[in-house]
Amino acid sequence: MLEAEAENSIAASDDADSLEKLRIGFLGKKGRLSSVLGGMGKLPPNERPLVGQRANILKSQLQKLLAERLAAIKSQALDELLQRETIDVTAPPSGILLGHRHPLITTTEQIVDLFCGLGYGVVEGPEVETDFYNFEALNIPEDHPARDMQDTFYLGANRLLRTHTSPVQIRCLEQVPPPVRIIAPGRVYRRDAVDATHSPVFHQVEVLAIDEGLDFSHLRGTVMAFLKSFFGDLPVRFRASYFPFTEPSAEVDVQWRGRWLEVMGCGMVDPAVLEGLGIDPDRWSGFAAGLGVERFCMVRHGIDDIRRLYSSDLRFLEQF
Ligand code: 2NL
Repeated sequence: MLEAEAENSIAASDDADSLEKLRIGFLGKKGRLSSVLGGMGKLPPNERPLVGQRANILKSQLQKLLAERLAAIKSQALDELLQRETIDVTAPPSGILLGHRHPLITTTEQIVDLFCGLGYGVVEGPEVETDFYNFEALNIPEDHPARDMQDTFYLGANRLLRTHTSPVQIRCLEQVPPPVRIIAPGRVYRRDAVDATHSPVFHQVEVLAIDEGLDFSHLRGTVMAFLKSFFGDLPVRFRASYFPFTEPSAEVDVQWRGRWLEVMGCGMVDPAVLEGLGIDPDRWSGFAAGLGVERFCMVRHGIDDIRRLYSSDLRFLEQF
């Protein structure tokens, strides 16, 4: 009958929407119970109280069943939600990617730290330079190949990307009278085609000391101390070389895994450079050196292609 049917369908309902449809179907204004009550007028008067009573009992019984079923459905939904969204605070972490410094930066920092330990101060300056600071002040003549459009990025009238960090040291010497001991780390630019050993942007550290009585033995001692602390006890050799801004000049090689590798250039600051800065070359002398950070980084880590340092490939960078 109506009672059994309502009880069964309420018990079978498993979501709030279908339960509401059942409520409307049985108890709504046009529901089946309402039509029982509405049809009472057609009953013989003596049957009316009994039928009315039965209908009202059934009504409150169905209301109770509906309310209980709704509460059960809600509580089950909540249980499922809690189950689904439980966070196990004791679970081990799933592996958070931590960033770290790029190998070129850590190599630069090692080199800078070594010279700081020798009493040098760090200087920095602009990457966009003028002809004067990048070339002229360094005694690089007008017709020198380094000034060629082929080798230097020119940006416009007397604007270029620095080809070394020497201009930073020149700017410092304009500000600070000797004695000075400075290092200039930074990014430099040359119009080189990219291959395993060349990149149009690379990093340099330049070293400069100016004082009374400095000679080549001070240069050699400084370079040897530096190379020893960076590479350990490796054979080192100085080869005579030429730079427009130093005289005499030398290139320095270290023996690494049985091969001589050129790692830096150096020399005594050319008196013409000092004179150009208003520093008396009869009183002051200086030594300078320059090195490419990429080379130091590649030798230290056994990297065979400079492009790896610029590819931002995490599979490579995560190794450092
Ligand atoms: C190299 C050679 C060198 C210098 C850089 C320098 C700076 C001033 C005056 C004189 Cl302000 N010299 N710097 C000197 C000799 C060599 O770099 O092979 N660099 C990668």
